[in-house]
Amino acid sequence: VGKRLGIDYLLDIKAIEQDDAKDVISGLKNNPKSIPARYFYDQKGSQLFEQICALPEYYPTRTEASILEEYGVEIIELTKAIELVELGSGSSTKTRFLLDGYRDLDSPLYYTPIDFSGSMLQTTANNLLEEYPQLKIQGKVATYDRALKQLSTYYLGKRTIIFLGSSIGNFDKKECDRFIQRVTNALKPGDYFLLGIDLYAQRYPLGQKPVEILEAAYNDAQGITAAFNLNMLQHLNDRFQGNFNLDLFKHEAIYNTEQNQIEMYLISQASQSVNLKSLDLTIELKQEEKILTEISRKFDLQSMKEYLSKNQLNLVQTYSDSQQWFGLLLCQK
Ligand code: AVJ
Repeated sequence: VGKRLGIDYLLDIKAIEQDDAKDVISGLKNNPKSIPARYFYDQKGSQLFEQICALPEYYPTRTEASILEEYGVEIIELTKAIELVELGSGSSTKTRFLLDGYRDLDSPLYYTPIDFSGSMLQTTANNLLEEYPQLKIQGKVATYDRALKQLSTYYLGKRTIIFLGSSIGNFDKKECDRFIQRVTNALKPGDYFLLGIDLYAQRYPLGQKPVEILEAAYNDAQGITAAFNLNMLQHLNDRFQGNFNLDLFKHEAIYNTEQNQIEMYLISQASQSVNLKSLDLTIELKQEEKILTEISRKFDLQSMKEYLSKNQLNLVQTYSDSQQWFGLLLCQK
C-alpha cells in the first residue's frame, strides 16, 4: 500500500504547547471562566465522543449519516471531485457513504483526511485502503488553519471540502468567519464545500425542533456526555499537573434560546481552589460557579445560506431528513 498512502505531519508542537498554555490560563482567569472545547479530545475523550455518537438521544450523527446514505451518490455525481478533503475526519465513518459511491462508480479518488490525532488518522487510513482499492490517501495531521493554508498552495484537480457533524457550531462568530474564509481560499471557482449543520428552525410548516430534544442530546440518560465533559478536567490534570477533583464538579448542558446554542458547563459543587502546577496557576471557584466548556450553535437554513453566499460559497443543493433536524449544504465557489 506504500504508494497509495502518505501522511504529512504539520503540527508545530512547540507553538501549539505555548498556545495551549496561554489559552487555558486566559480562559480560567476570565469571568465567567472557560476552557477551550478542544480539551475534550484526549484519548479517553475521543472514545467517549464515539460513544456519544451512538447514543439514542444524540440524533445529529445518525441523522447526518442517513442523509449521506441517501444522497451520497448524487453528491458525487454533482461535484465530480477528484480530491475529497475532510476537515476533522476522525474515524471517517460517515464519509464511507461518499467513498462507497466512488467505489461503486469505479472512479479514482484522492482522499485527504485532516485530523489533529496522528494515531487516529493512521489507523483509519490503513482500514480505508483495504476497503477501497481505487483510493489514494494523503492525510494531514494538522490544525484546520494550517491544513487549509497548505491546501491553498497546491491543486490536484476538482476539489470538494467536507466538514461534517455540525462541528462548525463549536466556533463563535469570529472564529467561524476566519474558518470560512480559509475554506474559500482553499477552493478554486467551480469547487465545492459540503457542510453539515444542526438545525433549530425549519421551513414552514414544520415549526421548531423542541428544546427538549436539543437538551436531551447533551444530557443523555447513561451519563456519557457528563463523563465526556468531566474528562476535560482529567485531561488538564494530566497535561498541566493539575489537582481538579472531578467529584466536586457537575455536568450541565442548557439550550440558550437567545443565542440558539447549547452551552455546556462544569459547575463547582464547593468553594474550592485548584492548582495547575506546570502553568504556575491557582484559581478560586465559588460554590455553584460555572466553567463554560463548549458552545454548540444551531442554525437555520436561510441565514446559513446567506452567510455562505457572502463568503463566495453559493448554495447548490440542500439535503435534509424528513423532520428537517439536520442539514447538509452543498455549496459551490
Ligand atoms: C462534534 C462538536 C458537533 O457540538 O454536538 C457532543 C460535540 N459535545 N456532545 C456537538 C459534542 C457534546 C459535538 N460536535
